[in-house]
Amino acid sequence: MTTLPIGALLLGAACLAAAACSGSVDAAGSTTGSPASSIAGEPPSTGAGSKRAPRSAQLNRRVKAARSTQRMVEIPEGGIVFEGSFVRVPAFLMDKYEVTNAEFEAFVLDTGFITEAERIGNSVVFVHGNAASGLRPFDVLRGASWRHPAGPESDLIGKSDHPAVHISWNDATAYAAWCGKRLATRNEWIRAASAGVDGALYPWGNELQPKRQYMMNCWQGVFPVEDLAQDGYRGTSPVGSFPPNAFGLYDVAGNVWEWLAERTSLGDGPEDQVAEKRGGSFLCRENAALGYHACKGYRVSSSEWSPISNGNDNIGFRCVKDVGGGAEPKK
Ligand SMILES: [Ca+2]
Repeated sequence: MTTLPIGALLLGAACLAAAACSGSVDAAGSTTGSPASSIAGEPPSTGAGSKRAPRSAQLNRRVKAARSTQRMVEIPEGGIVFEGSFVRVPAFLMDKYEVTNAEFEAFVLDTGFITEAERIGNSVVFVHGNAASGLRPFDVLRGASWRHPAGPESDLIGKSDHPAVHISWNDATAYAAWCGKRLATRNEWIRAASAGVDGALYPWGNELQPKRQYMMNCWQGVFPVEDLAQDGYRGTSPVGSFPPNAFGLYDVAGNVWEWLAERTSLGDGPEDQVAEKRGGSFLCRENAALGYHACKGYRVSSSEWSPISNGNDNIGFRCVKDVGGGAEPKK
């Protein structure tokens, strides 16, 4: 029986509180089909089902790169101890980095895929400074999506190598199928994030800041009042900005939560279909106030669950692939 930690559905609950979250296609204000500021100057997607421009040689290269294993590392076969039991984990390939905006854009340009946040017309954003002003730090912003991560006025300029966010579990699964990969299982994640060291608190060992070095992108200061950004970043950071673990994996702690394959049903409603995330995000912290808890999601042992249809501005993903093959990319 899977145990869901208290507060695990916090961000999903924020979306539940907004009437618009239950909606279908927002014909009036959705960002669907909006003139996307293509990161690499590609013609923007015109949406699923519509006629798309022929793929350029540049896009072909980007699609090929996203589907390749060139940015993956092999995690050797080994064992983990989970809830007191030894579990053998066969070798597998794992993305070194979280899937970036540039990679996700290649998927969208190739397929015309529209994310759930775009179809619904809004998503949850953490608004820095709101809590200090007495406002809700988490807000459901109309027009927020992977294209507009901080809300409708924001864009991806300068963020091509940041992790794609506002990605639901369903979106992540679709991307993985497109490139012949899949989401990691919980056991694979623990094996990979701990770099094979049983019981390691963090991907690099047991000390949060060895030699006072920041090892990940998380929150410094009292959450949610003020992020001091002493690690250099307020919000997401370019993937690979912090040291890798011993397996060569970057950002398996901090930056954005990452979806795993594990999912379960808590009831009959759409918001009752939930999936597991691990790794923590730029919002995870040691200290909190105003009724918020200390997140510590960057610990190898930490996990949270969210509705599979929800993205947020601190949720992304990476992919894994079986050694020697796995699924063929979806045409
Ligand atoms: Ca930070």
